[in-house]
Amino acid sequence: MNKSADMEPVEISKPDDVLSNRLDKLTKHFVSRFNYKPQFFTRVPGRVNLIGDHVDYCGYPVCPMAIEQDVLLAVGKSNSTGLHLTNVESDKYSDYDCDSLSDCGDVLKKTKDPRWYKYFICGVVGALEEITGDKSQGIDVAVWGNIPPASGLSSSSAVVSSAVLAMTHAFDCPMSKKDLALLSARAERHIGTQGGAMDQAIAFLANPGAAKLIEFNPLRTTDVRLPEDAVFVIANSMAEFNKAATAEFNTRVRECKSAAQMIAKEKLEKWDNVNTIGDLQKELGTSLSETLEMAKKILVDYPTLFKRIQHVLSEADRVLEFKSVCQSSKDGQLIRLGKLMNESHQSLRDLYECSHKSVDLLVETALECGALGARITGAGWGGCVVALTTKDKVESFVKDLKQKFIAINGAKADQVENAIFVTEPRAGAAIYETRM
Ligand code: ADP
Ligand code: NG1
Repeated sequence: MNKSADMEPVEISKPDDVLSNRLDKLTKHFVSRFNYKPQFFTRVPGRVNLIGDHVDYCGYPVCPMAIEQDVLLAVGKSNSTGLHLTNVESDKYSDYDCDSLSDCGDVLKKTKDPRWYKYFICGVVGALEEITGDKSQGIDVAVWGNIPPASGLSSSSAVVSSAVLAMTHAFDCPMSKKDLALLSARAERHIGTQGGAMDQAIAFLANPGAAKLIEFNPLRTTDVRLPEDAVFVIANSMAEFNKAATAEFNTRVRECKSAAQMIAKEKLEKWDNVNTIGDLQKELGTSLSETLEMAKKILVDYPTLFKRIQHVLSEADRVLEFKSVCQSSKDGQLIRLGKLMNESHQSLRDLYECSHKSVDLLVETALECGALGARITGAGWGGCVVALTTKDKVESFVKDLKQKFIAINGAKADQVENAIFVTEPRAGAAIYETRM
């Protein structure tokens, strides 16, 4: 467990050449809008979840890794007041201005549609709860992200977490990475979705070269070294799904809570503090399989709720097995990991009913191209697949998958370049001071 590292503040880092070029472009955008140079930059990565979806908000561990794609901010403390946002992709994300920081939050209550700047404001509102002292300082921000949006790679959490990081740094409010992650997770719920804390935790706590086992209540993380020969490939089905604009995500959260409470009412004298399946299991003192047996009997007249809890309990088991297979050096390690990923996809598709026909087709195609395992990743109802292959096969695997993807999806060759790519565990959030 990296306890001490998780309690450290976010590092002030030095950008490499690739990042420096991107920061230069972002600086130009900032200057063109605000007429002065930014004081600092932040970088918050997206993530790919290798296994353990729709279990974090039920209190069970997950196993994601940070990816190369990220959200960058250029931040300046201005002489004016309020929040002023601009985005490099200005055709898609238009500028936003609010004259008083403390009034920004009102926009979250006024309209329900999840416009891009509202994610940023979620982070501002969250950070303002922690910042003490004078909050009249104006903040100017230029945003530039390259995480495919609404595709299960946590673009929204990268925006919210970036805002929390930028605000706490600008207002001299030092916090540990762990506290920033928890604050960002709470802040993102202002958008209306009742998610867990996986995305924000990996965004702040990731270490390069390792995936993470992330446990909740309390939040703790353990590096998971992936087998030397394993290569993970992300493939985007291009079916976008915005979880705050639709009811599906929160419906699943509610279904899990209802399942837990129905069993708790039947089995426990005191059930009203049971809010998650994890709480239920703790109170009962049962194993995953004993809890499942109990659920089967008690939820006999509620087949949908039973399917949801069956997914959660079996996925929780797969996450722990995935971690222990990574740690063992037995033969057939990769085959076992692939099998767990396949089982996870089937469970998310059939029991949790959060897949999409384009995603299922992509999983099948990845397996036909020789993947050892493939699964939907993130919230679902569209978005990305993560597939497991090996170093010696990755080149031909990616080539075959791209060709087949063009044939089935009608995508253009340049779209496919961005849609299918190899990924490896990257670092978590960082701050870069401006080079004068
Ligand atoms: P994800 O699974 O990627 O987190 P969500 O549906 O939760 O998907 O959130 C996607 C939303 O996040 C986008 O519709 C947009 O409002 C916001 N977003 C993502 N990337 C950016 C970006 N680069 N700039 C501005 N807003 C972004
Ligand atoms: P993405 O894939 O970023 O939409 C969402 C939740 C996670 C987790 C996954 C499913 C948020 C911010 N994120 O992630 O907490 O529940 O779905 O595993 O709500």
